[in-house]
Parts: sequence; structure tokens; C-alpha cells
Amino acid sequence: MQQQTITKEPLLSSPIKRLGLELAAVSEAAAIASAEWIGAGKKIEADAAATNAMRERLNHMPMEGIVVIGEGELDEAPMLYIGERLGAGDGPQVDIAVDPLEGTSLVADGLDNSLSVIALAPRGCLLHAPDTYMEKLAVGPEAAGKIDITAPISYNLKQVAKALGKDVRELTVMIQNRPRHSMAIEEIRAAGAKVALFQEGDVSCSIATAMRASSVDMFYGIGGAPEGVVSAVALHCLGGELQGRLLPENKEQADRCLLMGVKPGISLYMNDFIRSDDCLFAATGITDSMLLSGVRRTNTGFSVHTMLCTGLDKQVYFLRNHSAGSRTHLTVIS
Ligand code: VTB
Repeated sequence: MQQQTITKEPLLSSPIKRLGLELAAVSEAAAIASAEWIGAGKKIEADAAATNAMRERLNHMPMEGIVVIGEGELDEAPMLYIGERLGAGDGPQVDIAVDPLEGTSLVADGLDNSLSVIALAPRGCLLHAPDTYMEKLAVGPEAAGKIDITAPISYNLKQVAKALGKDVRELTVMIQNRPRHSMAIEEIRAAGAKVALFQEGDVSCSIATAMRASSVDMFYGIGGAPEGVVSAVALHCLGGELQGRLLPENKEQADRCLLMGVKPGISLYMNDFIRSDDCLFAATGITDSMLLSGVRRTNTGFSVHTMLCTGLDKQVYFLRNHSAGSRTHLTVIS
């Protein structure tokens, strides 16, 4: 793999893009903090560590930020709640979507696939979604524009196969291992495609559809709406596509969807999730995943891997940060 030392030049073209490296440092700090809790069986402590670290770093960033996707809804959580204002001011006005610990049970149980995730966009440009379930369908760049969440899965499989120049039997679809997906799993298998089940963490699985090195062709399933919004920002930068539909489980949740301006059940497309190219996405591995290696303790500190995606020029930077005492060495891996 080609390695180079990072310079800030490629990231300097817009006030938001200029925040890229700092955003990577935010997800790194959260990942390192929660990594202390890997395998300790303590979801709440792991999440609080990630959230505290993320909040602390965000408040040093030169921006005026508002959390639109957060750890709690409308002031209900102690920190990083929807509506919380963050940043040191003196910079662009932005919407912030955070998932400081994507996969709390994974970290508690010492399992793969946990990430720390954050996304930024100009103020007013990110979908405001409550913490309800969302049906999601995601694909990489070749099949972007060819899918339809309102159509049967078999139709979407045919569309993806055609776009990728494959047979449906050669496709792999990632789907969370939950009873609510049993019919979808049957439908995928009946169409002849392969099902790859995962336990938790649909952000990495949906983004994997857009990574050439992965064998994931399509992502489908019902998971968290907040995870859908952050995944859509990453896929926007990577040229992929995510479509979704909010699926509130009761009237109270349905009312919250309406309060945030989204009608339950209507199809949400990329320009509903993210209404600007000038966006950023950063994810740091906590435990290992298809996208990123997890946090490693070294003799002198930590080694962490981060993926930074920029929407304006559709770039993805893989960064390795190796801290040794008070010095850190940041390397762009590819
Ligand atoms: C979903 C998924 C997340 O948790 O929210 C899931 O989007 C919860 O699913 O990525 P259940 O309610 O079935 O447990 C994650 O997998 C991890 O936060």
C-alpha cells in the first residue's frame, strides 16, 4: 500500500473541508476512549467514554455546530443531544451527526465491527431524524440510481446485478441477523443471492457496498434512523446511494418523526438525507471491521485507523495515527 505523510493542502478548499483533519481527530479521540472498555461488558460506560471524548474535541473546533443526529433526542441525554451547540465559534455554521460508539454491545462483548462515527454538513443540510427504526437499502457507485426501496427485493437484486455485470447468484447482500428480517432473507435466498448476516453495526456494512475491496454488493435492513443518516453522508462522498423509510413503532415515535419534519413511511432519497456536496464523514475503528482496523495499544501509546471522506471532491483518505508519548505521526495510507 502506498504511504505518504499528510499535508493540509488537499483539504484546504472550503471552510468545511478544512475541518477534515480535525474531524478525524474527533472520531479518533472517541475511539481511543471507548477502546478502554472493549470486552468489559459495560455498554453504558463505553458509550459515555466515547461521547465525552467526542464532545470535548468538538468544542475545540473552529465552527458553530448544532447536533442534529445525536446521542439523545431534544435535550434528553446529558451530552451530544439533538439541538446541542458545539464548537469554538469563529468558523462555518454546520449541522453535526454523531454516533460516538456505533455498536455499544460489540464493544461491551469484545466483538468486531464497532466504529466511532461523525459527519458534518452546512447548517440546514442534514436530515433531522428521530431515534426510530428505518428501513434502508444501500448500494455502491455502480448501482447508484438503479435501486428503488418501494420495489421488491428481487427487483433490486436484478438491478444491482445488471449494474455490476454479475449474475444475481454472484451477489452478496448484508443484512442484520434479526427475526424482523426473516422474510427479506428468504426472498434474497430465493432469488439466488448470498446472504451475509451481521450481528450489529449497520454503518460499516452499508458503507462496505461502496468499497471496491469488499465483497458486499447490497445492504438491506431495518435499523436505526440515525445510523442511516451518517451512512448516507459517507455514501454521498463515495458515490453510492442509500434510500430509507422511517418505521416508527408507535404513535409517540410517529409524532416525533412529524415534529422533525419527516413523514413516516415516505421514501427518503440521497437529497433528503444530505443537501450539499460540502460535507465530511469520519469513522475510526474501535474493534476491527471490514472498513478499518481497531484501536491497538502500542508500547508508547495507540495506533488508530480512520477513514475520512470529503463530499466536494469525492475523496476518501485512510489515515493511520500512531501516537508515541506526546507526539503523533499521521500517515495517509491510501
Ligand atoms: C440498529 C443498527 C445499529 O444497532 O440500530 C441496531 O442500525 C439495533 O438493532 O447499527 P436492534 O434494535 O435489533 O438491537 C446497531 O446494530 C448498532 O448500534
